[in-house]
Amino acid sequence: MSDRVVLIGAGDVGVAYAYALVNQGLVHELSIIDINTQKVTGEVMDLNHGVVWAPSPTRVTVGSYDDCADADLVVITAGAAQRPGETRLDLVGRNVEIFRSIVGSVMETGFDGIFLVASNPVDVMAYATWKLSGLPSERVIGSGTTLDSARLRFMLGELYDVAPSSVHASIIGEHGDTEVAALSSANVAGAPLSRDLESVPGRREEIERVFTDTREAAYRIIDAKGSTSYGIGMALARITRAILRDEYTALPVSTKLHGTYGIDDLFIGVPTVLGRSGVKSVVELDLNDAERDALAHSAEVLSGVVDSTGL
Ligand code: 6V0
Repeated sequence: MSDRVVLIGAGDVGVAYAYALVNQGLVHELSIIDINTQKVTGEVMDLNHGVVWAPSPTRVTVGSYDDCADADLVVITAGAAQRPGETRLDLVGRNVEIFRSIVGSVMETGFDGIFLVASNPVDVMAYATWKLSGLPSERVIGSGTTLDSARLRFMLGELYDVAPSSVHASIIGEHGDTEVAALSSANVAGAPLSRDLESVPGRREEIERVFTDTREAAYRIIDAKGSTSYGIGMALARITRAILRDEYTALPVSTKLHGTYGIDDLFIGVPTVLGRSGVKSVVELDLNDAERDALAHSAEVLSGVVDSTGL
C-alpha cells in the first residue's frame, strides 16, 4: 500500500515536518501546497535533493488540491503564526478564515482520509476542521499537547538524568497557557513521580519549575529565533507514523471528547490511541482533584473561544 500525504503550509513548521518525514522514510508520496508558490517550489527542490540519503525514497512534489482526492492524510500547518508577545488564542480569527478556504478546497476533491492539524490555536483549529469538513470526529486530529509533553519529558529527563523516552508524563488540556501537567500519573522508568514529590526535599519546586519552563518554552523560542519548528515537525512525524502504520500508540493529541473527563463537544489534548482509521480510543487518566479542576478550566477557556468563532 502506498502512503500519500498532502501538506498544506510550507512555512517553518511545514518544512520541518516534511524534512522529518523524508529523513524517516515514513511515506511514499508527499505533496506540498502553499499560496507562496515560489517558496514551496524551492522547498520541494531542496527536500528532493536529500532523498538519496533517506532510509527509503519519498516522492516530494509541489501539490495542488487535486492531490487530496486520494490522500491518506492531509496535514495543515498553514496560517498565521504567533508574533512575539502574542498568545496562540490571539490567532483565532485570522486562522478560522484561512481554514474556511483550505478545508473547503480539500473536501471539494472528495477527500475521505484523515486530517492532522497543527495551526494554532490548534484545539480550536481542529474543531473548525471537523465542523467545516463534515468528517467523523475520529478522522480529525490536532497535534494537541504532543509537543508540550515531549518538552516536559525532555526536561524531566534532564532532571533525572534519564532518556526522555523513559519518562512517561503527559501535558493535557489546551495547547497553550491553560495546559495541565498530569503529574499524578507520571513516572520515570516506572517509578512514580508522586513519590518524589512527597519525599524528596525541594523536588516539588523543581518539578513546578520544569512545568513552567515547558508551558513557556514556545514564547522563549519565538523571542529567540522567531518561530518553533523542529520539535513540532518531529511530533507531527511521530503522529503520522502512529496513524499510517496502524500502531495503536497513545499520544496526547487534540481529539473530540464525548463525555470523557466530563468534557463534551470540544477538541482538547488527552492521551489518545491512534491507528490507520484515526482515533481508536481515548485514555482516561486518574487525575487528582487539582488536575481535574485545571483541566475543567482549560476546557472552559477553549469552549469560550470556540463559541466566539461562530462555528
Ligand atoms: P509560517 O512560517 O508563517 O508559515 C505559514 C505558511 O502558511 C506560509 O508559508 C504561508 O504562505 C502559508 N499559508 C498561509 N495561508 C495559506 C493558505 N490559505 N493556503 C496555503 N498556505 C497558506 O508559520 P509557521 O510555520 O511558523 O507556523 C504555522 C502554524 O503552526 C501557526 O499557526 C503556528 O502558530 C502553528 N504552530 C503550531 C504548533 C503546535 O504545537 N501545534 C507549534 C508551532 C507552531
